[in-house]
Amino acid sequence: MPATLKEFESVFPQLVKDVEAHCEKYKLPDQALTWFSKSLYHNTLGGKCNRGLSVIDTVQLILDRPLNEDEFFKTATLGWMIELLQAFFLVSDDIMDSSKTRRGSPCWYLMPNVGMIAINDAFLLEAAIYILLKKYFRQEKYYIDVVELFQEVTFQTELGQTCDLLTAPEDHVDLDNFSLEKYTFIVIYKTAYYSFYLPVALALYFAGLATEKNLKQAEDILIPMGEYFQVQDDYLDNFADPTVLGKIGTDIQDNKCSWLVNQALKIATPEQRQVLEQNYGQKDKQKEAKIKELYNELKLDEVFAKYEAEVFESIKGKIAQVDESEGLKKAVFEEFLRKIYKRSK
Ligand code: DMA
Ligand code: MG
Ligand code: MG
Ligand code: MG
Repeated sequence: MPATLKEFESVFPQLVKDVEAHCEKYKLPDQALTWFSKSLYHNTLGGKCNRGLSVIDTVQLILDRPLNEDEFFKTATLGWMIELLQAFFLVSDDIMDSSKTRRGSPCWYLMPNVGMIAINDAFLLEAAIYILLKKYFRQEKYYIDVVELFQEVTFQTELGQTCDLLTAPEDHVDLDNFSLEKYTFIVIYKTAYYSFYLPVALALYFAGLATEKNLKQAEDILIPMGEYFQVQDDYLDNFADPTVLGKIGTDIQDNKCSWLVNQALKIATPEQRQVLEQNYGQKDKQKEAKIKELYNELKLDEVFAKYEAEVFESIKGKIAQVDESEGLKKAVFEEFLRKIYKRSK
């Protein structure tokens, strides 16, 4: 039985208490303590928690049995650490992308009295990961491996964000600067490692099955899956209903090297390319609307549907080849793919 969001969420208050207790050791003034707790709740809760839940589900699948209470708590704690990492990235990403809403609420930096304090709040969300890791996993033989894994995956994500931001300058639009090669690098690094590889790698360490072979097999499947997931994110940025998605798309106005603009550039006529040149990447609602019209004219929703069908088959093919001899299971990847295939949020 996969863990429910409710079961997963029931662990979170204890983790906030642990982080608070750590702050109390420094006699952190009450105002700051309350502020930090509020940020932990606001920024970490309210999402789908696919990343966090999948640590629990993956451990259950590879151990092939239900978890006892302690194992559930520990795997949920590992899951919450990914959710904290995600919170850290999202709080900063929303500032950098000038986004307005996240999970159906205003972005944290736009909440009353927050503003640029959000930058420091993002750092604190990241710091909470290592406080919890030390508290609950210091005695494990894989402790240092997991510390290094979090640090490396954080670094990879930041490299992805660097390229994402550098290919999207605010002041000048140069469509020649976009390419599918750059796109692939951006999405693998900014999304795939932390969203897909990290949960399974953590589960493998926890289950004592983090062999070189298993980690490599996981990476070979989960990185393409994460790439597909970010293509969906880019597609939904333009084509989804913001009330369902919980966020308002910003990629066109932000001049992003999105999957959609790369597809548009591949098939646009010279006239259509002119429309892109003149309207993409500007903080102007009317120009944004022109691009949205062009995306419809180019039937990018159909281009996406075709891509989605193909990538689904290709990933299924990779899963079929997984070697289970060292304890990894095909079902782990089937479950991931099932969760994201044709998602609408
Ligand atoms: C997401 O990129 C990557 C990270 C590391 C948050 P994005 O800006 O497309 O995400 P979103 O659409 O959620 O703002
Ligand atoms: Mg963003
Ligand atoms: Mg971004
Ligand atoms: Mg996006």
